[in-house]
Amino acid sequence: MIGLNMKDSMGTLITAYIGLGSNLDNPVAQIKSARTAIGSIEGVSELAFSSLYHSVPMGPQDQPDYVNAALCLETRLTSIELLRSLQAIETLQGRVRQGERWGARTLDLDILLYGDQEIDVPDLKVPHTGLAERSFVLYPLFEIAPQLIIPGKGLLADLVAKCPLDGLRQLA
Ligand code: ROI
Repeated sequence: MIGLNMKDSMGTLITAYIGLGSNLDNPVAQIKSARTAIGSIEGVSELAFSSLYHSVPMGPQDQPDYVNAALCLETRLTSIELLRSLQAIETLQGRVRQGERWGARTLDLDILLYGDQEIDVPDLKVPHTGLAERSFVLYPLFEIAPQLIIPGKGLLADLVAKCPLDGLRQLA
């Protein structure tokens, strides 16, 4: 009985992928600081981190260019626990949730993939909406996980091959 309870509370070890984006208040520093903060979440270990990428805004063009990156982690947190931890980091780094849809932001942390799960609840859609068409998501992800299969969408390599760079470039 004790053994069973311990096993339940330990959960399953899941590999998840996070998309990072920023276009306000020193985006490079925002992304680096977010990386450190994610690695410090209790029960999360970083497995890989992509290069930083410069990207032009998708959506309204009257906003600064973005810096994007992708991170791979492993965790026993549930998807919702992970989401809440990422939202807390966004808030700590000055994210204000208001105003224009697709407007500028100090920090955006999206759960791109959570194991091989497809999740569709009010707060969380995984694989992340638009993942398959966004160069600033696909290319950083491909850098750290070239063999990945996206649940419901197929091989990441095939999605990358079909996705123009749209001005995306790796930062030195
Ligand atoms: N555009 C780019 N290039 N990078 C982003 O991370 C990003 N994030 C967003 C929207 C506003 C859709 N545009 C973006 O949320």
